[in-house]
Amino acid sequence: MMHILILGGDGYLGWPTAMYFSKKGYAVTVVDNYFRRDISKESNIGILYPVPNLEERAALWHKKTGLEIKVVILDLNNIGNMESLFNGKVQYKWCVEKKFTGVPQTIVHYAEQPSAPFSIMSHKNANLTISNNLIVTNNVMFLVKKYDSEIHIIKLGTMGEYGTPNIDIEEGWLDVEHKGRKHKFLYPRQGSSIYHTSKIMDTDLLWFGVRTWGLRVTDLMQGPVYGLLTEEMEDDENLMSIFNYDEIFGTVINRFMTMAISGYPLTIYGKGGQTRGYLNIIDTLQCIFHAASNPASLGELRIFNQIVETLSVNEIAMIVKDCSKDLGYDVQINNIENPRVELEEHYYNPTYQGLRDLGVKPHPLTKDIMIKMLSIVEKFKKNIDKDLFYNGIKW
Ligand code: USQ
Repeated sequence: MMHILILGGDGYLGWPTAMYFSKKGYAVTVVDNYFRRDISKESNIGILYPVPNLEERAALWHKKTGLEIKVVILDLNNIGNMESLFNGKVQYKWCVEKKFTGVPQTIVHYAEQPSAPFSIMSHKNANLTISNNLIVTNNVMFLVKKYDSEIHIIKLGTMGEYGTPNIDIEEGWLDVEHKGRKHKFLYPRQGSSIYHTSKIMDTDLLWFGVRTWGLRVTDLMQGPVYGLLTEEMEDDENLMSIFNYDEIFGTVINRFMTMAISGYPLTIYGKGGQTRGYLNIIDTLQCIFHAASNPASLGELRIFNQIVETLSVNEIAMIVKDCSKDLGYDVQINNIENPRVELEEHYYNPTYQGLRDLGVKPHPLTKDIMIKMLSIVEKFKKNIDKDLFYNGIKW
């Protein structure tokens, strides 16, 4: 049985990924330090519905399917803590079989502070983002080198590492010809927040590990993800993932859907021409699965652009408005002053073929999908606190 270790297993993507691999027959261990839950309690963060903790969700999953997802609650900034996942000294917070599963074949590394606005709010948050994201990545790299350098590390990168250059965006690499000579380099990167910059730096760390120690790494440059339901959750609300609609952890499509249902004008930042690559959470799961099933070679840093389509903020607002109308909502749109430093009109043409070549079948944002998502948000309408939509976190 293949063993997959998911770092950051309590997050928006971590828990659905755990169930997905569990259902596919993998032995799954999830680790988290509840960073996002704790921040959500401390600050006023908008969560659409209450989410049981990891131990409770693993128990519910086991009751429903008979499958085991082992749960570990640890701060991975501490190398000793992380090493327990490799040397068998780990203390499971929830499991059926107490026996150590062993060193994993694949590590999915989501254990990062994922919010651009959070990273830019204060010097303290910037430091936390940089230190957490880099130290956890560095710990993973050193332990893989120490215990088994054949372990496949799948690291979640972000399309935001590339920024919005005025040339086509390739999948991670660029052939450069300079003064008659040629060399292949990491595609030039220019993050638009401290968070995005931390992701650039952890790519550089892993690229060092690949060049120097022959590690195998897949870097998935993901765009903003949206959606609420994956097949494994079916209609079990307790298995649903954390869904944020606030300006710190909520991504734009999830925010706009929640605004539409609660009668709050959609907050387009500036002109709304900002274009990004988006994907449904069900496609994130497919992408991770195909990357794990077809590992990078030893000594390879393989990079894929993990998106399904490109959309501007204006286009997203129009889709949300149009579909909400079918459900009886008259949605208003509000172009507010952009709190971020970013181009509001720009060229954007990324390549995203690699994951399709591995077998990913994309689900673009159709009207049907949007209406289904809006109907789910509608079920939790009474929980929406409009005061959490916008407080103007400035760059
Ligand atoms: N935006 C609005 N109005 C809003 C919220 C966002 O116009 O109310 C705009 C933003 O200015 C930006 C775009 O929508 O131009 C996307 O913003 P976002 O908040 O959905 O995404 P971002 O902050 O870039 O970060 C998210 C995830 C992050 C991931 C990243 C992928 O939080 O973890 O890495 O998406 S990417 O954007 O490709 O870098």
